[in-house]
Amino acid sequence: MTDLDELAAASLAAVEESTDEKSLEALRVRLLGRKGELTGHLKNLGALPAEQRPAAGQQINLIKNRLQNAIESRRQTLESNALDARLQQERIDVSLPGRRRAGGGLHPVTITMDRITQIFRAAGYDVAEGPEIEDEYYNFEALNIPENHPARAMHDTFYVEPGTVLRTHTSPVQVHVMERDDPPFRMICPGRVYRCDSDLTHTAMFHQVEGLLVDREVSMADMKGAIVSFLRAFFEEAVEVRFRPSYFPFTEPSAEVDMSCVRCGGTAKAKACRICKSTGWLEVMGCGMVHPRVLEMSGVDPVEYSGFAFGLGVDRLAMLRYQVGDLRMFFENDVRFLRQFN
Ligand code: 2NM
Repeated sequence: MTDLDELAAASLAAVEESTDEKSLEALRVRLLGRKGELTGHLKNLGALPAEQRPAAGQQINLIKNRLQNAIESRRQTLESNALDARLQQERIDVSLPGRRRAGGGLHPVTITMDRITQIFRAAGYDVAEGPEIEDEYYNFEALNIPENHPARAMHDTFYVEPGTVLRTHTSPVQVHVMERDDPPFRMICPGRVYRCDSDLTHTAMFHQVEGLLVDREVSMADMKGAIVSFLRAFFEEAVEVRFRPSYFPFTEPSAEVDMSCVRCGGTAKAKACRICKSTGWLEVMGCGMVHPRVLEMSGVDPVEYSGFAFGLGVDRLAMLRYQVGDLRMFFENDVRFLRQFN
């Protein structure tokens, strides 16, 4: 009897101390299994004197029941602890913000192109587009750049096949429009252009916007007003603008347009300004009064009509506006660079 009591006490303690369901099950088998310790005692009942058997059997069964209950209750505790631990470990904080998918965005050159287009649209200009592959006639002859003219060497041209080129500027689009429609014209032509020339500051493909305004009595004063207004709208600053005499075959007279430096404000103090090289001025566009022969070749009477035209490099204006020092950044498409413009 004392043996049984000790066995019961030790077994109950072992049950309470078991730390996982597997060892608890092993313990159950060891105590209550077919070859278990308690089962052994039951089997040995027959060896006892007959008068002791009922009491001993009762006690063994009592212990057996207590053990079974203790094991079942311990098993439930361990199971519920394991579940709690797992819930804790696999906890999801549903109040945390989700991981956002990074949104796409427009390329800075596209943003700049759209901005330029918007400014001219607001001033009443139409937007015209045309093919990037052009007949030599539209790219050169119609713009008063005859064969062997030095300007053809100026534009290092990609030939697609004899007589067909990748356009070196967007003005051929304006020639198409002048041929097709009647004046007045007030249009800009944005698009990609190609020149077989690339280095630190030039890419073989770049973006241009060319403008053309043709009407009766259009003067150089109109041209200057249009260009100054555009530059001030684009840079959102009262930039200074100067016109320097220049030469283009398709305009006469022609000019380069300089504006006061976006960085040093045109003060060009003794301090070195890497943007304007301390000149205080940035060359931003070319312009001029459309050559009468250009109007005439496209069917516009140069006696009745006159016009101005201009051309600008979009990539360069984007560099100035966003203060990007290296043109190649725009064409490498590194998302870490591009993301900054969203
Ligand atoms: C420039 C500079 C000056 C220009 C001329 C024409 C056209 F088609 F009317 F003849 N379009 N664009 C022009 C004039 C372009 O770019 C620097």
